[in-house]
Amino acid sequence: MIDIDPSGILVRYNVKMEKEMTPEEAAEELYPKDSIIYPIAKAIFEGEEDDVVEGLEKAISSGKDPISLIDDALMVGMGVVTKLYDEGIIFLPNVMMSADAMLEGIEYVKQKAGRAPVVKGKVVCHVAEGDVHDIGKNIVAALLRANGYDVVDLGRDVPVDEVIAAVEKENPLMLTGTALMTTTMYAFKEVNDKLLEKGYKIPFACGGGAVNQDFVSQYELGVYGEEAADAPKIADFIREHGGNIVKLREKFHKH
Ligand code: B12
Repeated sequence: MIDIDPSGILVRYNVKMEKEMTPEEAAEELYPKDSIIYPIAKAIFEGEEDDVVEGLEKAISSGKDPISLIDDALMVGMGVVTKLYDEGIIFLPNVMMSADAMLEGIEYVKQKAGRAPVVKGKVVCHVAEGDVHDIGKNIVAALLRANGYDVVDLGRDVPVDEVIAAVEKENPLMLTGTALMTTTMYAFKEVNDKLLEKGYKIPFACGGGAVNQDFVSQYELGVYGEEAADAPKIADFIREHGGNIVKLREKFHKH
């Protein structure tokens, strides 16, 4: 008989590490080291709305552009949350608190940035029917507003017919859609078909974790955007070159 002590071999080193690390310690390893960004990212992870706002306030008074803090600080914090959620280290209630803190942060920087003086055109934004994930859409709307667009924000879980009615009423230069669930993204195709039925050939910019370029290319009006920052770029292109979908896809899709 060989004398082996199983307790020494049955534990994989990294599994042991993960088990021993608290969520806070795991998050600590992922935060950026920058002394201005760090407290904001940490406050997002902890879901501490007041600390998020305090961190943003300091960053802005140190000269940071309010809107750039969405990508450079708030999104970084949400990235930590998403990673640890995906790894099973934190759970939905934590994510929910962080999401609320993130939205509070977005509201604050939007307020600080103020409204751009010249309105370039109208854009209708929505989250697909059945889908409550609105963080990405809120960033899209904030960036469009920051870039001078008048945004009609229909919110989340918006019924297809409500989207169509808003397009009829507002006559926007573009419609945006966000979907984070594979069960909700098909609403985009319905929106597309109903718009075409009624003769509206406006660009329908779509994004969100569930969709990709191949999916969005399957319906006639779809233009895919990977990053929220693509939304104002697409709108600017429409203003300059018109809303031809083929041209928009040439410009914004990866080939
Ligand atoms: C936060 C979160 C929540 C929060 C949402 C809070 C809120 N107000 O949004 C809460 C806790 C409420 C939640 C609930 C649920 N969630 Co959830 N959630 C997430 C999580 C962790 C992060 C999503 C997020 O906010 N990402 C950050 C934002 C910024 O990303 P984004 O929206 O994609 O936007 C970026 C780009 O896509 C782009 N973009 C977005 N839109 C557009 C539009 C245009 C035009 C352009 C150009 C760009 C663009 O811009 C942004 C960045 O630049 C994801 C996990 C993950 N890995 O994604 C799961 C996830 C999306 N959730 C999931 C699920 C299943 C649920 C629940 C059903 C859970 C449950 N059992 O109850 C419910 C949903 C109920 C419903 N009917 O919708 C699944 C979806 C699975 C699937 N494939 O369908 C995911 C993927 C988790 C998983 N791995 O299982 N969730």
